[in-house]
Amino acid sequence: MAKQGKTYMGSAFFFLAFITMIMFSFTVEAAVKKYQFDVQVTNISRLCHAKPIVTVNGMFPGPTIYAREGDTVLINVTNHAQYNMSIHWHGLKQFGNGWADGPAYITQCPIQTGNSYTYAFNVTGQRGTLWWHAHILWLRATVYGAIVLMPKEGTPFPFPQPSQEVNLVLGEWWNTDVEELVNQGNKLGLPPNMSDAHTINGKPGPLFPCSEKRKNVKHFSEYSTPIPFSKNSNSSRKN
Ligand SMILES: *[C@@H]1O[C@H](CO)[C@@H](O)[C@H](O)[C@H]1NC(C)=O
Ligand SMILES: *[C@@H]1O[C@H](CO)[C@@H](O)[C@H](O)[C@H]1NC(C)=O
Ligand SMILES: *[C@@H]1O[C@H](CO)[C@@H](O)[C@H](O)[C@H]1NC(C)=O
Ligand SMILES: *[C@@H]1O[C@H](CO)[C@@H](O)[C@H](O)[C@H]1NC(C)=O
Ligand SMILES: *[C@@H]1O[C@H](CO)[C@@H](O)[C@H](O)[C@H]1NC(C)=O
Ligand SMILES: *[C@@H]1O[C@H](CO)[C@@H](O)[C@H](O)[C@H]1NC(C)=O
Ligand SMILES: [Cu+2]
Repeated sequence: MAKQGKTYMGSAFFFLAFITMIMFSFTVEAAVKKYQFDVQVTNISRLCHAKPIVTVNGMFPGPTIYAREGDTVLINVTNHAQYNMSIHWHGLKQFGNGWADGPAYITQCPIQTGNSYTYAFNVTGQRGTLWWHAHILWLRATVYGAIVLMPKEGTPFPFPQPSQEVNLVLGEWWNTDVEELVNQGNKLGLPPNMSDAHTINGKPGPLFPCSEKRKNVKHFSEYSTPIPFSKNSNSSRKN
């Protein structure tokens, strides 16, 4: 009986250790984060002007990429739009991995209409919030989004933990087609027309016509937290 009990205990311990090892490997080992980016034309309306724009997955701004240090990120970009295009992961360090950097005609040929290209990179030695954007023509006016690089799991904030984190992606909106604008500017030898509004997360704000009505607006100071932006700070974020 006693012997049996011991054996039972022993195997239970072994089993627990095994489970712990599995969990440990899940939390500590690098993950592979996969994203599908369908570059497609979508009708979007701002300032009472609807127009077809190039988006990723029909979103404006596009989807946010989340990864932790040590993770491998695979982003399969499928181009359904009429433009040949590429996407650049702005500020991301591509150690010995230039072909995943994205500038068209510099590190790669553009992804042709109807084709796919998988960007593969490891997140190494950096953390913070960056952004990605189309890197050809003026497509970056609408093809962009955030990249959030977090430290390995269990790493505390180097400042008091904020109650909430919100991505703020700044951009501009033109009522007319951005490629037409830049072509017209180039023909005339003039800078392209100024944008019709600045945007935060793709929205011009309640003071512009046809904007969403304000709802549940919380006072900003509730969320603001002193973020050390000094160069040497390991928490510094750049865009
Ligand atoms: C966008 O809207 C225009 C005009 O209403 C329409 O002709 C076109 O099919 C729409 N395109 C998409 C992708 O929904
Ligand atoms: C990328 O997406 C395209 C279109 O969905 C698919 O055909 C292709 O197999 C995908 N490539 C990879 C490497 O997942
Ligand atoms: C896309 O690239 C192909 C191959 O170089 C070219 O034939 C085509 O004209 C390009 N499309 C556009 C819209 O520039
Ligand atoms: C990412 O890191 C892994 C493990 O070190 C390596 O096998 C892989 O080739 C790296 N991938 C890229 C795209 O650098
Ligand atoms: C940031 O750096 C400080 C001083 O070097 C260190 O004590 C702290 O643990 C670091 N925090 C993180 C999150 O790496
Ligand atoms: C740029 O602005 C000028 C002056 O307002 C206007 O005539 C022109 O149509 C605009 N260009 C485009 C492409 O909207
Ligand atoms: Cu950039």
